[in-house]
Amino acid sequence: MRTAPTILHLDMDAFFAQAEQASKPSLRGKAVVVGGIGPRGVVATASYEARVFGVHSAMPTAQARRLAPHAAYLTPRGGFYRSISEQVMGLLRQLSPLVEPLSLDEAFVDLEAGGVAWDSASSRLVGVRLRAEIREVTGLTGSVGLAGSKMLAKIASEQAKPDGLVLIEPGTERALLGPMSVRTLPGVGPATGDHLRRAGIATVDEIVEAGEDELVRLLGKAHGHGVYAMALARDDRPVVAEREAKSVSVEDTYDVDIHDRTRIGLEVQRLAERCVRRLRGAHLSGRTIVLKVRRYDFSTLTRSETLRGPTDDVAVVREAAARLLDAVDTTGGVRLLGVGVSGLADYTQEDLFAQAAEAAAAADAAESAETAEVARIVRERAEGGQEAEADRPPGPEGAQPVERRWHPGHDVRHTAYGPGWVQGSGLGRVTVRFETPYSGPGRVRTFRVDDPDLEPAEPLPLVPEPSGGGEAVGRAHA
Ligand code: TTP
Ligand code: MG
Ligand code: MG
Repeated sequence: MRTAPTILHLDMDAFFAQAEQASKPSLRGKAVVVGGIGPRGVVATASYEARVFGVHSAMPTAQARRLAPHAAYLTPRGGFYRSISEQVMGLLRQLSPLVEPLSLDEAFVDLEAGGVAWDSASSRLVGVRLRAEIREVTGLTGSVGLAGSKMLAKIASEQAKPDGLVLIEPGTERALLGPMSVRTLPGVGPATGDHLRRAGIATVDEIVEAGEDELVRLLGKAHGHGVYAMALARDDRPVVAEREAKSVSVEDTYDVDIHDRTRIGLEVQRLAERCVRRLRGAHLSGRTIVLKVRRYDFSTLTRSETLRGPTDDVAVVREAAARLLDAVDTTGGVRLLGVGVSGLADYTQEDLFAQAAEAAAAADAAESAETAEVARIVRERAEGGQEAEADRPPGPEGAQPVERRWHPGHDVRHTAYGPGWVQGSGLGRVTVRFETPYSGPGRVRTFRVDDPDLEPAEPLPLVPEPSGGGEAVGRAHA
């Protein structure tokens, strides 16, 4: 915990949705939902106008449609968001060598290490300027939090939303944190949060009242001490340019090969428990459970399973590891066993994000894939083995297969009408709205899905390039 608020946390506002509104003038000020639009799709994010109806990230899109039937439903343009993210991260790197991205739209920056701020006044000035620069370069708004620690900088940016800046003066942290939910604290994931709630502890103040011994009794030594320290606003985690730990794992080598299947199972359970203790000690949670087995002949194999959400729950990790072991042939004996958790983040929200980013990346890959079959497989993987999504469920009278080329929200170009975006498709037709980031709201026209004059296109940059013309923003598609 520093005595000056020189740790900055930036998070873009309604990132995907805001980028869509900036691209599509007809959607500005309107309810926009970005996500999977098929029957099993999930909302990636919603514009603030759509949040009024209760729509939020990770909600099934079907439910969002009931809450906000008139919103625009768009599929993510992952490459486009990544290119904006690169611009934003570039601006942050001008402030300091210590920039720690947490997701596409979010990062910590150590302003002191960059020599650009040393007290409240200079920190605030950097934050104000940064927001203006982001606006200028990307055309979008982001919110800034400034505080003496990572935990509080992140809380501050949350309070600043949307389109604001909040600075937490050192010395005021405890009073601010007290009434907040325990889930605000890094290291308190869903499982730990439930556990504490069952013990009658819902707020940060209640953690402090319960005392350190009680926390250790409830959560174990490393985790209990850690969470208690955070509750007292004692957070000394440094901003690190690279995420240090990509995974947390433990392993044991055995003097004598183990043959007995029951014993192997017990060892794996024990390793899973140790691994989770480490994970919690480091205030982390993760989505991918990894099992490592080295056999009697030194052949080594790893098996992994990725959960739908992040976990720091020992039962979940134990079960996953056991499932993985079930699929491994241990005849002949094992010399080494290991259990690890990867896909780490110190805030559970980031992990939800990772899921969406992966899905978006896979969808991008799917777009450029050569055959529909490849696209289907990639997409199913991204969606955890669920059925591929269709733009719209095919009509009952078995019309033609749904045209997968025209995703709602994606960019197109018509030889006569120029650039536009797909508003919808189905029954052999595709509806396009012809407008650009720099035009007024545009008009809608309908074409046959196989119209030779209509082609998918690269996104246009939100801020026109000064040279006039030049390359499109969607480099990340390459
Ligand atoms: P967030 O920063 O969590 O959300 P946001 O930027 O949309 O809105 P806020 O103003 O509250 O910050 O996530 C950034 C982007 O990550 C978001 O625009 C879409 C994506 N995302 C998902 O795809 N799935 C998710 O569950 C979450 C939380 C985010
Ligand atoms: Mg955001
Ligand atoms: Mg974010």
